[in-house]
Amino acid sequence: MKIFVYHTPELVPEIGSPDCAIAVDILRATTTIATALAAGAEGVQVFADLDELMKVSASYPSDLRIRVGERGGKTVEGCDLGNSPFDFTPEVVKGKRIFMSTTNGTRSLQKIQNAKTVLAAAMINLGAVLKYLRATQPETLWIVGSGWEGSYSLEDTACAGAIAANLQDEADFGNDEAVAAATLYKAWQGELEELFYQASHGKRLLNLNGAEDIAYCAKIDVVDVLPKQSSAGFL
Ligand code: 3SL
Repeated sequence: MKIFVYHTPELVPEIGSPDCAIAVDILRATTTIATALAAGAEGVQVFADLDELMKVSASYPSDLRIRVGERGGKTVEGCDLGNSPFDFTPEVVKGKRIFMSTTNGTRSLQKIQNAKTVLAAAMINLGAVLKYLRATQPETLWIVGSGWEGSYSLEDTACAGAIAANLQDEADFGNDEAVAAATLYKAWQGELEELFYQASHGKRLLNLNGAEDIAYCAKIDVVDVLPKQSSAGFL
C-alpha cells in the first residue's frame, strides 16, 4: 500500500485515481457522518452545492429525510440540522436519509468520487478505517484533508497522520505530506483536543460554543462504523 496525503481538495491530482480515497473533516463533517450512521441513519448523501441538495432531497418523503446544511460553522436557514454531531441521536436520525452540505467536508468528499472506494474517516472511527485498509490492502491510498476554504488545517492533517502512522510498518509513504502528517500525529497523540484548540477552525468553533464538539471529535474509536460511498450515498 502506498499512502499519499493531500491537505486540501484543491491539492488532489486532477489526473489518475487511487484504489481507495479517504476524506477527512475532523471538525466536523466526517465525524458527524460517522456519528449519524452509528445512530442508525439509513444513509448520508453529500452535496457540495446547497441548491442541488434542496433539489435532490425534494423528491424524498419529508418524514424520512433530514436536510443538513452548514456554512461558516452555522446552520443554514431552511435546513433541519447543522453540523454538530450531538444533534445526530438515534431518536432524530434512525431510519432517515441525510442530505448534507457543509463548507469544506462535503467538497472534499465530492472531489474523490472517482476513486474505486471512497471512505469518510474521523478520529472517532479510526479503528474501523484501519481494519478495512488492512483487510483490503489498496495499492494506492489517498487521504484528503478538507482544510478551510482552500487552506491547510491542522486537525485534518492530524487525522490523516493517525491513519498513516498506524500503517507505516506495513505501507510506504508516497509523498512528504504523508511523512509530515504521521509526524504531527505522533507528536500530539494523547493531546488531540489541545491540538484542535490551536487550530484556526477549532478557534472558530470555540467562538460558536463548540467546545463539547471539539472534545468529542478528538476522541478515538467511539464508533465502529465505516462510511463507504455507494450509489445511494454513504452507508
Ligand atoms: O467545513 C466543514 O465541512 C464543516 O465541517 C465545518 S463545521 O465544523 O461544521 O463548522
